[in-house]
Amino acid sequence: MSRREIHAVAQLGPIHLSDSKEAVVKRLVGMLREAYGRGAKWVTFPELALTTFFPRYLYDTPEEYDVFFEEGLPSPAMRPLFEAAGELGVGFYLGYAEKLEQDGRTRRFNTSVLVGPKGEVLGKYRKIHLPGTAEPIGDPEFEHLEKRYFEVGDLGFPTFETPSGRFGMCICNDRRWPETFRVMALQGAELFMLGYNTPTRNIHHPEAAHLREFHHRLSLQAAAYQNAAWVMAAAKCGSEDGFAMIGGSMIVAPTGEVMCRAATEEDEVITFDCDLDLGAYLRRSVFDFARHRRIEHYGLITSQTGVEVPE
Ligand code: ING
Repeated sequence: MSRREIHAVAQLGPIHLSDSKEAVVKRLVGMLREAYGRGAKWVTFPELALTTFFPRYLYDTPEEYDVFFEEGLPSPAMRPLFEAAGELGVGFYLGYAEKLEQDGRTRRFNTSVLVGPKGEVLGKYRKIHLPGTAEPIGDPEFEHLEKRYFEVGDLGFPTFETPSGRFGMCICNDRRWPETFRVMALQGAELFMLGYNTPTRNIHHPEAAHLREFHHRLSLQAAAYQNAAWVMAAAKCGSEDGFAMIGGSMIVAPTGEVMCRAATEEDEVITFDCDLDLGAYLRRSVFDFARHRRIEHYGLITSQTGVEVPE
């Protein structure tokens, strides 16, 4: 049986500090309409899709950085996107900086929301693997301060039943950690949606430039194949106020094959007619988790955080 449905990945080119959220949301709505015009039922947008990748900058007070955050769902800035999607009957994943008041304190997360084709919020995910540092490292060009501005996500790795199947979400650095996808695949997720902002230069450990895209693609292909699921990956990319980020938005099949990828570092919609059942044969054979996994030998994965060399 095949459950074919067209998915879109909407890659965003640069968002500069001077770009208003309203102007950015107009770009998102434009790409949503383009995806709809190509028959897409779902669109995956990038991480932190309403603003520039602000964790590259050092800010000291909430007054300086709260401008990048959204309150409420949909927030006022997001509303035109929710309305357009509901009008067209297209579901979407949107990454944004979430701010809320809870138990008398202000909380901030790097969040993604999954919205169904009727414009209903199906669920949220809050980024768990926050890369970089909380304090500046003093790089002459830029910082990576997600640990400064966001709390570690407190929602786990949930999955969501949709009219098209069971979907999971993650965000950017999460894709480098296999635990992310396995936890969702163990809940029956057949398709993962993720957005990312990946600087072309790694300030934490210098490496050859070609490795940035290679490691990005390797992580996605491994995740797709080892969990027999589709992966939708949307970049925000290009040079934001001179700070370059990789493109490479792509749709990866459960076989691990890249089925299509963006050609530019601009706003670009890519689409593919995905058979949600393509991974079924893998889940009945080589990745039949129930038949092949041996959890009695996996204890260290959840009982130990870092490396501890046995005596
Ligand atoms: N960005 C980068 C990412 O994981 C990074 C950070 C790049 C960490 C390369 C380690 C190596 O793609 C975000 N936003 O997580």
